[in-house]
Amino acid sequence: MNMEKLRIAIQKSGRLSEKSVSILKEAGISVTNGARKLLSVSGSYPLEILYLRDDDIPQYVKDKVADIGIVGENVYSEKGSGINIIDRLGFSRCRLSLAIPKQESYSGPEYFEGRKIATSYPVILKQFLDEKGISAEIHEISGSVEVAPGIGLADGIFDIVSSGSTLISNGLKEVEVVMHSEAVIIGREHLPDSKQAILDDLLFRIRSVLAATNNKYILLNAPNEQLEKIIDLIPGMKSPTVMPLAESGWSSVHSVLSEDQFWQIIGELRALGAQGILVIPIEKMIV
Ligand code: PRT
Ligand code: ZN
Repeated sequence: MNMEKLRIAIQKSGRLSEKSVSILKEAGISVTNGARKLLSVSGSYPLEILYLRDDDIPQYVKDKVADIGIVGENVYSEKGSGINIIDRLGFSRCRLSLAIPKQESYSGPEYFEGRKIATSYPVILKQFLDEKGISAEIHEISGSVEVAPGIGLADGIFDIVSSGSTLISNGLKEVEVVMHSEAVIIGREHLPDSKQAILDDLLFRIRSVLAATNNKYILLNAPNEQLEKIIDLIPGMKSPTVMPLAESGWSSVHSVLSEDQFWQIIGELRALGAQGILVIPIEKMIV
């Protein structure tokens, strides 16, 4: 029997930890919570889970201590040279932006020429400045970047923004969005065949979990004369199931609808005379 295991590194505690653990659990892989451990072994799947600070994960993957990892794309872009994004996970979305004191007037990236910018992401920032032909002083700090202008440490900052409220409460305004980020699975090329097979199966499971979260099962009653238009709106995975209702002139339509289009399509369905619309969460969706 092949006892080879795949090793995944996930964040020990922070914004990515809970979702990383829950995506594995939903993929049918039992995982203990990383609070007190460095390494745990799944009882139900050939997977070892290494719990680390997110910033350390790319290096562990490069050093082959972990085969794959889950990090924010921002951390991958900063520290992941030589390794790849294997898949995007769609959670922990944020952006990396430049911000300056709100009273300053901003004309464009040339604002930063000769100025000092505080950041925890010097690699990504330098690449942006080089592309724009701007030379600025990059001051690397590891936390509380947003206070730097207020204490005279820098003229502007380059940091993660989500709602923007941290910037506002520090008297700053966002002036350039340099990159968008979401959680990603990272890994090396060329895993041994036995590990690659586990990874392929793991990715298949994770994609099924993500597809299920992003889609809803929908059932509705449609007047037959509008059936064609209604079917066009909800094409489903292959095509919708249509069954006659006991009452003549009406059909029951079952299909799958993606979360992003959901409210708009529901409105259009109602306008076409659809009734008794039921929307049901999908547990897994095999894509
Ligand atoms: O301890 P460890 O090093 O593992 O964790 P960490 O403190 O470095 O990272 P953590 O847990 O804060 O974030 C992990 C990842 O979550 C980041 O690398 C991003 O990919 C992602 N993410 C998503 C965020 C945010 N949203 C976010 N809002 N990371 C940080 N923030 C910070 C942001 O810097 C700001 O200071 O949250 C603050 C609030 O943001 P606003 O704009 O909503 O006010
Ligand atoms: Zn970190």
